[in-house]
Amino acid sequence: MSKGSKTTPSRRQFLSGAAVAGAGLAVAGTARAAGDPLITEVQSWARGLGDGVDATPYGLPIKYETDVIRRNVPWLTADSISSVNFTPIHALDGTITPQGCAFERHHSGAIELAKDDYRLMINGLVETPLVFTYADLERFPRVNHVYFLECAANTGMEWAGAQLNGAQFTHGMIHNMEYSGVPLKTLLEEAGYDTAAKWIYVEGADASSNGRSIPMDKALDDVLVAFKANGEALRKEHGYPVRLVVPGWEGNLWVKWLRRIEVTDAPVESREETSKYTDTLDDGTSRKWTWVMDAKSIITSPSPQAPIQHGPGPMVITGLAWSGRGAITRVDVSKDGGKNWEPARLAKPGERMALTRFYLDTIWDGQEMLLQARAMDETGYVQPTKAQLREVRGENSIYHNNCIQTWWVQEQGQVENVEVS
Ligand SMILES: Nc1nc2c(c(=O)[nH]1)N[C@H]1C(S)=C(S)[C@@H](COP(=O)(O)O)O[C@H]1N2
Ligand SMILES: [Mo]
Repeated sequence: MSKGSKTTPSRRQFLSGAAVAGAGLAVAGTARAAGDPLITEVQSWARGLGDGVDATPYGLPIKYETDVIRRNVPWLTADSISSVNFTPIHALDGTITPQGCAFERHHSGAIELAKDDYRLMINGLVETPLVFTYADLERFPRVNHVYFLECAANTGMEWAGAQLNGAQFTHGMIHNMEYSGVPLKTLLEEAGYDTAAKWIYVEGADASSNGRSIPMDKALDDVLVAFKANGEALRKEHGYPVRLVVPGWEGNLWVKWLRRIEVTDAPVESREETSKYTDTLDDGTSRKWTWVMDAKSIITSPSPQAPIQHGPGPMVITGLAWSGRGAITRVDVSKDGGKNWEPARLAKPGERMALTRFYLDTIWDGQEMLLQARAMDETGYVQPTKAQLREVRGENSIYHNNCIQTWWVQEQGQVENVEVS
C-alpha cells in the first residue's frame, strides 16, 4: 500500500475495489484482462523491425503527438509577422518547455542571423566601448539558470470576461527554459560602466529593435546574455544566436537577437515602454515601469482542451504557478469557485522566477466543479481574484492580468472557461 493510503484511500485499493464491485471502471478492467487482443495477440510492431538509429538525426515527436503544438488566434493580430502564438501548456507536464513548442512573440518577424554575423556592442557611459563576437561571448565564465518568460499580455484578453476557451490561449504566452549564458554584469564590467549610470538601453537586431530601458540595479543583479536554452542553441524564433534573459520581468524586456546595450543616465522612453507595455487605469492615467510579473497560477488539466475522459473516481488535477518576485511557496485548489480551498502538492520546492508544477491527487464524484488555483509566493503575496484585480486596475488594461482563473467542469467531464469574480 502506498504512503498516500493514510490520508486518502490508495489508488490501487480504489481501482481493485471498483473491480470487485463491478462498477464502470471494473467492467473495462475485466474485459481487458479477459480477451483484449492487445494483450493476447502478437501485434504488427512485434512482428517486424523498427527504425534504424539514424531514421531521424534530429528527433521530432512521434506522429501520435502532433496535436501538441503552438497555436495562434488569427483574429488577435492583423498578420502573423507582428503577432504571438501560444504554448500548449494543457498538454505538457513538469516545468521545462521544449523549445519546439514554446510560444513566440515577434514585432517584425523572426530573423535569421548567423553566429558569424553576430555582433554585440556595449557603448554609452563606459570607459571602453566594446564589440563582442559570438566567439568572444563564449570565452566568459558561464552560468545556468531555469527561468520563466511571460509576456505582459498573457491573459490580457480575459479582463472584461471569460473569452478564450483553453489554457493554451488564456495562459500560454509563457515558457520556462534552462538558459546558459554570461551574466550581463560581467560584460558591463569588461566595458567599465560608469558606476553613477542608472540605466541601460537594450536593442535587438530585427527591424523592430524592440528597444527597452532597464534599471542598472536589475542589469547588475541577475540579467543574463544567453545563448543556449535547454542545453541547445536558441531557436531562431527565440532570438538565435543571443538573447537577453531578465528573470521575473515581463517578456518584452527579454530582447532577442541582442545587438546593443547602451549605458545611460536616464530611460529612453521608447515606444515599447510608453504607448505599449504601460497599464491604463480607470481614471485614464497609466502605470509605467511595471516590469515584475506578479504571482499567478493556472490549472492546465483538466481544462477546456484537456477534458476529463475517465469518468468518476481517482483523478489528477495539475497546473503551473510562478512569480516574478521569487519562489512559489504554496498553491491552493478550489473545486467550488473559491469557497473552499485545498492545498495542492508542489512537485518540488518552488524555484525563484521559474515555473512550479502542482498536483491535487483527488477523487472526482462526477459532479460539476468550478476549478480554481491560487498561488502564493515567498513575499507572502497571494494571487488576486478577478474582482480584487479590477478594483485596483479597472478594466482598461491589457497587460499584467494575474487574476485567479475559473474552469467549469461539467458532469460529462467537458470543461469551459467561465468567470467567477
Ligand atoms: N528583438 C526583439 N526582441 C523581443 C521581441 C521582438 O519582437 N524583437 N518581442 C518581445 C516580446 S513582447 C516578448 S513577450 C518576448 C517573447 O519571447 P519568445 O518569442 O521567445 O517567446 O520577446 C521579446 N523580445
Ligand atoms: Mo510581450
